[in-house]
Amino acid sequence: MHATHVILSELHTTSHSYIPYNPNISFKIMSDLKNSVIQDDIYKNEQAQIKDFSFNRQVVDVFPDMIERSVPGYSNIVDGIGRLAAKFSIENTSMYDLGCSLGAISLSMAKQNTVDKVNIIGIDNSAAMVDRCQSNVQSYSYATPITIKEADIISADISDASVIVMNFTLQFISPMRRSALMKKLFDSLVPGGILILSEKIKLGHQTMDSAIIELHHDFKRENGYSDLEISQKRTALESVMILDEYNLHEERLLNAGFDAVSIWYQQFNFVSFFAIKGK
Ligand code: GEK
Repeated sequence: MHATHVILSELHTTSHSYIPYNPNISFKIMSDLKNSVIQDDIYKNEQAQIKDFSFNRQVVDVFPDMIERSVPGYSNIVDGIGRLAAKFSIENTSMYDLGCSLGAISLSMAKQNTVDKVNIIGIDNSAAMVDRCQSNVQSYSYATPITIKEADIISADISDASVIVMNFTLQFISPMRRSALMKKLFDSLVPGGILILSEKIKLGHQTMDSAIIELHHDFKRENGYSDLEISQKRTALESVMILDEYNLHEERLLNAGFDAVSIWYQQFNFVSFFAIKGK
């Protein structure tokens, strides 16, 4: 699958100098625009003490560059989720983007949706993300309305959903809360609805896991990150991003009540899968 190539004229410029982030811009166009996308150099210099990673203003500023250079296939995943979501969108329901960051998934779903009377709700608990996301989303004018809210997914009101997406967000939720959250999301879906999850996973076999981690690090090196940047970021994420094996994700979803679970995308240890609620 190829990323959707969006022509430069599709970019809406705003009164401020920040150019809205469009997840469907291909790498080629991304690199044409590299002067307007701030480069992630957060871990470039050696830090005496590495703080736990958090989605603060500094991260928000570099987020489009950070996620493109860190997540293999990110643009394809965002584009694919919009297309997959469109197959399950139902009139008079909501589509949720949980852990929406700058609204990549919300925008992709709005772009692809063809069903009337559907609204998209993006939720994130980082005030800095929500602030930037709101102005980002307002720069586009898709027919399907998007609302961005600051809230914790754990306590947020989620209901009448035909599609719920957590694109690389569950890995930041405490492992102890993951089963209850999957049950809550299952209960929030209408019959026939889907939950789409993308996660960085760990592999059960040590040698295989090390090999796949190396491939991911090669990907980051090829995208310009140094060994120091890779290792400092890894340390910062150690206690905030907890990975599960794919089998555990599947088991948790089936236990929550979903009928079936299937992977639709994988590159290295980055997997996107979806689960369906029976009719
Ligand atoms: C994308 N989906 O571009 N409640 C709400 N938001 C949360 C919570 C929580 N409990 N925990 C973390 N977040 C996006 C990328 S990033 C993944 C998602 C990454 C939010 C957090 O603030 C951040 O914006 C997002 O989840 C995870 O497709 O950066 O690797």
